[in-house]
Amino acid sequence: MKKPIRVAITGAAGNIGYSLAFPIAAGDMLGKDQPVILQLVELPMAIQGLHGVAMELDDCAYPLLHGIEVADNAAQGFKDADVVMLVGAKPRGPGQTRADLIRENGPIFTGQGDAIDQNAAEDVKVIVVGNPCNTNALIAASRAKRTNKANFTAMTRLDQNRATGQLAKKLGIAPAAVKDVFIWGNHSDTMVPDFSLGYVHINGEKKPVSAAVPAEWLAGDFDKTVRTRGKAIIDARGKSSAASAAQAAIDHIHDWFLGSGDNSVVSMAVPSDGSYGIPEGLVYSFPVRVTGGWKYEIVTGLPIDAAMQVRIDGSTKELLAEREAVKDLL
Ligand code: NAX
Repeated sequence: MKKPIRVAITGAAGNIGYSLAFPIAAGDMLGKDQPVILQLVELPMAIQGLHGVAMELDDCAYPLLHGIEVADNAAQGFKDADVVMLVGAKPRGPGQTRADLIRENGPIFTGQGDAIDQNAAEDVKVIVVGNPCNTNALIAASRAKRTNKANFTAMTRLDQNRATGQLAKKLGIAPAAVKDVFIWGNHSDTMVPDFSLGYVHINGEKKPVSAAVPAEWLAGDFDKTVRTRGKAIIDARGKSSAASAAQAAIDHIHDWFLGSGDNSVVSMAVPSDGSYGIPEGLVYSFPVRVTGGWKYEIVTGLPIDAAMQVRIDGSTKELLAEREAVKDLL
């Protein structure tokens, strides 16, 4: 029997948390032979609801779930955690700007970054989902003294999955037949969906995305739909994406730990190593390859045309402004 992996989840009684805990306990994230211990973390005011989630997890009698711990503070919740999923954050209020939200959520992530560094396993792997996720990951990573800053990542996999889903739907093929579409930059509407490496399997043939669908659709509806999908879901459902966000977080950690299976390219927002001229340390979504064993490698050397460069620079500019807004927290 493998040693259980400890997974801490903040905001575990929230929308995404409720969609996340159950498939993790079922083995969807870390493998069908990998025991897990869930360390569920909530604000004190939401702890009663969290006990309800823990009761339901008990009632599922998942064979791989070797323990459930409930905490109302990060220090206790992150104790010895191998994986920390930072989902809990304040939502953007009416009339609040992105800058206001960054200032409001920033201090949560200094505290949680410290709690990770002081309590989690030394080689802990972190995904930030709570928005603005890239800059929240930057803040948390800045507190890493004992732990590895490169292990602090943010989620753009939902944006990639949305792009894959749109292409599959347009072509009437299964999402598994769409590969290597990815996202550059910030998880905001400055993100850049990139299909230049992408290909599809259609009628037994492998074709570049650019040869399979019209260029006007790619530059128009496809690009806009991917970048603004979060708002469209809120408009339709009256609530933000939950199940799809949880699935994307599971995909992100699954592929980081177990690999993408076919060496395909996936999107992860990771601290920049300077690739493509992105300032070092900025948590930026890159195309990465993941072959398992908690390793990711930024795909380097991709040709970037002038129009794409302008958009990549736009997302960099936005992230630099976010970094400036929280510089006292770094
Ligand atoms: P909910 O408001 O349903 O749940 C958030 C939960 O977090 C609440 O139960 C709250 O009590 C808890 N919480 C807040 N601060 C906390 C803290 N300091 N410690 C522990 N728990 C805390 O929001 P939900 O729909 O689950 O969304 C969570 C976050 O994900 C939001 O910031 C949202 O903007 C972000 N998203 C990020 C996405 C991405 O692709 N990166 C997409 C989906 C989602 O919009």
